[in-house]
Amino acid sequence: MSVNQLEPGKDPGTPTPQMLDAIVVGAGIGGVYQLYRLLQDGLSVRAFEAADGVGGVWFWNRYPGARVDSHFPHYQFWFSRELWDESDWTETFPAQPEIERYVNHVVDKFDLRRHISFSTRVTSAVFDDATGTWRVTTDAGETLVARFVVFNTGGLSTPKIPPFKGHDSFAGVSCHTSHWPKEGVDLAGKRVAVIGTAATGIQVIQTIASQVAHLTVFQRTPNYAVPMKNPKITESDLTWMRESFDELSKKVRWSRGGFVFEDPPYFRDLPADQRDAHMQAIWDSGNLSIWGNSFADFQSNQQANDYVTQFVRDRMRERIKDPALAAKLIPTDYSFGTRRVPLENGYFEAFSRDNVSLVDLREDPIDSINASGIRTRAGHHELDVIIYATGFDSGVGSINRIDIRGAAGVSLKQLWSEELCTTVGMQVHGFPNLFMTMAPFAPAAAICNVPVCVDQQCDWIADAIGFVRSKGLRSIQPSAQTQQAWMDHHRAVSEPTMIGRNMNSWYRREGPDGSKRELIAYLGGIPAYRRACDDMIAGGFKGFELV
Ligand code: NA7
Repeated sequence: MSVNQLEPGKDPGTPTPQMLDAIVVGAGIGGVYQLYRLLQDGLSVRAFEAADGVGGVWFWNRYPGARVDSHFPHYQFWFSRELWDESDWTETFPAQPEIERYVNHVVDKFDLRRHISFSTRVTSAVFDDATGTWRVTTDAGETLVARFVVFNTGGLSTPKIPPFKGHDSFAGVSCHTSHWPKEGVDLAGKRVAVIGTAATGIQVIQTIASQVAHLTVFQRTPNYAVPMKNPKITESDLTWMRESFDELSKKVRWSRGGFVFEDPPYFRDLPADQRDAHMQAIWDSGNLSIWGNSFADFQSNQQANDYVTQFVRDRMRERIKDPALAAKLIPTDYSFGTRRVPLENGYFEAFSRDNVSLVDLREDPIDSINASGIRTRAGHHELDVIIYATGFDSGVGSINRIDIRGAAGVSLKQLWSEELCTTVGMQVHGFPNLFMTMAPFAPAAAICNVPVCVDQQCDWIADAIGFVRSKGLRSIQPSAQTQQAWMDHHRAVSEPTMIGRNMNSWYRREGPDGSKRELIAYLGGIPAYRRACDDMIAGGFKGFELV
């Protein structure tokens, strides 16, 4: 099918844009399911993907050691029993190639590939008030018209490289982790720098420390990293997974973070002499339960939070023998769980190697980058490779790269630069029939095991589109009041949490001046969020402008 189909009798030089029901932007975890669901609903749909393959972050993040932090069997699609039954996993925390293969399998199993235009970036989407349609253009020079547009562009897809003085002058190889070349980077025997010590940096550092001649780690903020236990998945694990689908899929939908865990006790209810054993059991599980499931009131009770923080600091100190190193690697100025908790596997041990050194940027900041390396205030580091594990323009970065103009030509980027706002993280007032997943002010923006939360968002979007179509309406968008009510609710439940109090994390959008602003993570929990979304559907989208 050609993109620009010609109307009979028209001048071939002026093609009529193809008219579709919906356009899906992105073919990662969200985009793949969104495409599947809309096709199932009988819509004509095209998906566009900037990469030459599917997977989204699992396509791009090929850096050494890249693996998911969500433990088996949670990080997979939940929409198809058949898919679940035939899925094979080899590790408790699958690595990037395994997840990329899985997404490819899903795309082929459901025959989605032919609906995706690869290596094509959507550059603009402009709403036509007169026809109630979106005119979408791509960097391949195509123009399409669709009634609905869904941006499944991911919340952590636009890399952030700090504007260090002299950045471009480096003569060696430099690379952001999220744009790691498919053919890899030869690190053997090289002098390598890693800037950034959060979830990504930790995975890179622990993986390459033994491969390089010298590794210099540039750390700005230390993180509370928790050991990952990553046993191989056995046949009996897979049998259990398949037999548990019905129960797990029910529970996970209403879980706190997209994981099925036992309900944790409230801190005050657990006798003091049982707390250490409780914590140790959670610690030993080797996954993120210590963050999401240590105590029910962990995010709201300072005492509970202090207790867990101390427990984690003590465990870290047991691992880091050198007190001077421990002082640099163990956070002291913020509480555990108030930023994304990375999992690690040999991270602290990497620093006891002779070929690894740590530069604490709080004491010795980067001054500039030059042809031969990185100059800090205290000296110069000669380098062959610089790896930027410096994170992403979180929440809005990938949507803001597209010139989106809603009703009356209003620019979404401009609107968001004045006030970041969404309704349940999926629509924005003034942008009829435009939807998004993993955008700010939903659990999927930050605090959720992605496939679980994104599945729910894709379903809500498909249901909203189905509602418009079944009622013979032209468009749907939240009213200004509905949006304000959601933003008020978000702030009321999210800001008072422990995470809300920490200003230093990607859960807060960074302004152009580097200052931290709106908290993009919705912290009211998945159940409250899901109920709010379900109520909108059940109530016939009361509070939405239905035209
Ligand atoms: P993150 O979590 O945003 O971490 C970025 C890291 O880069 C972090 O250590 C930052 O230090 C560091 N950074 C950022 N800018 C600078 C500058 N200018 N100088 C020095 N260091 C800097 O990104 P990740 O890729 O690790 O993880 C993102 C998510 O992907 C993760 O949470 C999972 O959900 C998957 P800082 O802490 O800002 O001081």
